[in-house]
Amino acid sequence: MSERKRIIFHLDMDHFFTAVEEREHPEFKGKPVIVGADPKEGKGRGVVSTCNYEARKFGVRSGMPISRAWKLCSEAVYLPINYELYIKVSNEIMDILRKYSDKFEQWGIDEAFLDVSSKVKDFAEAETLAHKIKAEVYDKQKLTCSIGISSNKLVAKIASDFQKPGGLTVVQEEQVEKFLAPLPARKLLWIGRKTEQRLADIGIKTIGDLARCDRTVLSEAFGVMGTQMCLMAHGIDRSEVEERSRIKSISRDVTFEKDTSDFDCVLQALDELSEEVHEDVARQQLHFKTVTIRVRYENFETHTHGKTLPFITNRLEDLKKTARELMRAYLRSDRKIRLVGVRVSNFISGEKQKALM
Ligand code: TTP
Ligand code: MG
Repeated sequence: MSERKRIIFHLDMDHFFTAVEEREHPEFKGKPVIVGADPKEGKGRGVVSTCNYEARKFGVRSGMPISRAWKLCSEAVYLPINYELYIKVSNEIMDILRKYSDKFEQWGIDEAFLDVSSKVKDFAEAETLAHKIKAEVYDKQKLTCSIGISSNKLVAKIASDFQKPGGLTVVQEEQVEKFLAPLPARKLLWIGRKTEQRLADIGIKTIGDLARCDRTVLSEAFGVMGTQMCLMAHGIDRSEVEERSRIKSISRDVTFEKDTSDFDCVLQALDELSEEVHEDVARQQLHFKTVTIRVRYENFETHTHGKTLPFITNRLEDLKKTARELMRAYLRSDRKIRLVGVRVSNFISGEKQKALM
């Protein structure tokens, strides 16, 4: 049986948080705008959540320490994060998009996949539909977005990022490999910084390099993920667009090779777990409020201890700091620790429930 042809959109709002702020404050028009921590004359802690394209011209980027952003562009308008407002706008946008698709999947706060296979008969009609969606989002919200169109989610997502802001990129099936080949390997979903480095170590920089690589070499080096990467490099992705179940928590734990009462070693392990949890949080574009740690002593006595922050965050430093604070009470020189774990929960987006380990 021949495979059903699909037409998938991925839509990503342009510089979302700052775009909403600019809409609310027309006086910011044309100025560099940065949403994130208070720079405190260049001495503030924390990072840039996002910035508009004027600020990007100065080299400012999401995730950059706010002190560095200040060095690059002290004249920018710096704003605190107003999650409540962005979530409200996000929900309104998702309601507009949902009605255009057979199947709909929100992804993070400002992105969505739409399966429009039965709404349009070919890519030309799909392009017309994409223009219509962009126009409606702009009319109703005064915000712009970029759309990628292809026959699967993977390529549609990469395509939406291709001509930002305000882009519309169509990649038909026969153009997929040519489109992907020159792009850096990290553009493939799930390829994080660590994997990117490991790939670079064996001479793989672009998606094209990855596609040319022998599948057995990749599966030997990366296991199941290697096979998956090989498929992705050829632009193959059969995953369906589906309303995502809500991730309830993300956690990691580690059992020490030998029970330990070495505080440095425990805290180091805790930091590494926080980093792993955070990679998942970032990949899923989630924001959390609650951090919980788990400690198991050598006699298997187990404690969990959590803290709900007074603010929503997606920052690694908040996670690390809170986990370390919670751990303090359990570090005792007379008790050896067998296992530690870190969990984040209380996320802001999604509907149903699921735990992601
Ligand atoms: P993105 O869609 O990655 O970024 P963006 O919409 O700001 O810019 P672009 O035009 O390139 O799409 O993320 C959506 C929102 O999520 C963003 O406006 C702010 C927030 N965010 C963070 O808080 N921290 C981050 O590190 C990133 C990447 C995004
Ligand atoms: Mg965006």
